[in-house]
Amino acid sequence: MIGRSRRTFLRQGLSGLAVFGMAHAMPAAGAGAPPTVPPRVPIIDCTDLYHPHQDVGDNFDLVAAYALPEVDLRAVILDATEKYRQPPEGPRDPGFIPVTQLNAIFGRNVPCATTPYSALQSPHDPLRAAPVFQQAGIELLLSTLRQAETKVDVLIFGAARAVAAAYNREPQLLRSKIGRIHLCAGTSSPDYLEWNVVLDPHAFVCLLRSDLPVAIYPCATKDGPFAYGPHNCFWKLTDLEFIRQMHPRLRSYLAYAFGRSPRVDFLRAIEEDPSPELLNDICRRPHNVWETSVWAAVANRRVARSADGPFRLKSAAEVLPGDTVLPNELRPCRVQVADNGLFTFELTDQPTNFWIYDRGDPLVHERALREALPALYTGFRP
Ligand SMILES: [Ca+2]
Repeated sequence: MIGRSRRTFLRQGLSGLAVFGMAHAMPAAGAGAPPTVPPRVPIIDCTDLYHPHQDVGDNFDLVAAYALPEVDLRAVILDATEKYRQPPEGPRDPGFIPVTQLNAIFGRNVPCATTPYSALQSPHDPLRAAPVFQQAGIELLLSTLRQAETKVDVLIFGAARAVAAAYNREPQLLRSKIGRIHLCAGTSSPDYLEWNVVLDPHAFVCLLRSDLPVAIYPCATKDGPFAYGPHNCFWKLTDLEFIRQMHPRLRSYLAYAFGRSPRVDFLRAIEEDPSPELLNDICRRPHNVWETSVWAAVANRRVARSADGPFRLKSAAEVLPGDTVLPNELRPCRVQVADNGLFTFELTDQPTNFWIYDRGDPLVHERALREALPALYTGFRP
């Protein structure tokens, strides 16, 4: 009963702070109405996930898409670029293997498909000239939206290619079915061209000139992708020792990814424990993270702690009065984007379809997430 009344109190108390929550995902709760569990947020995850990995952070991050109880993963769009498939950058291929492994681990059958391997030729390019196989990701995005009974959030952790091409094909479908696009890309000032923008500049420009609802989580500052500012989302784990405490199958999945395993029996591989040598090697590594803020937003979680306890990513309903809650906000803004993908933003209180991420003090935020993310990941139970 305490939990119930607390939940009701918090829903009422937090209703003015909907900037960070998914307002469309919250149930209507009138005074005295019985509290209900918020429905899971349907999502499409667009990620430049590969095997062997390019940035193993994408392999690490996709676990959250499957494991967070607040989200309902409807499709994975594998954003792939030819340059990174081929030597000397490669060889590698879009991440069909890691998606299939996670489907096996979580007992799911989430569909996935690749994007075209080449960028848009203009911000208006529907990419219809790409080979049929490579158009499957755009079509999966469109069909997932078409079939959705409610609005879907679209998360972009690589190039914006699939979403931009889909918008250029069926703008009205995207307007009517997307709750919010969470675009984890770009730079918080117009001084540095960030990786995900460079992958497909016209796609990024397309979304930042569109009438779609877009929340921008810049990955970089003027000082690059590993710098710290209030509006970018990079932070760093000093090591990955917590992987030892993760669920055995997820540990095996991560070992396969981090170890760039060449095994073709990739489903059998995740049923075996990694060698102690490989696990020791992985656990010692520092790890770059850009994605946590997006998951917190989509899952409506807060970076919070009670008294002097450790920071956790708490669901909004778990936050107690008196808890320390760090800023982790989406602020309405206007955006001006240049043809090369550099952009400026300006906060506004006027109606807008853009939001910019704001975490306040980035080092305080990082210290908190160094406690909260290991706890989240070791708590995942497929
Ligand atoms: Ca990525």
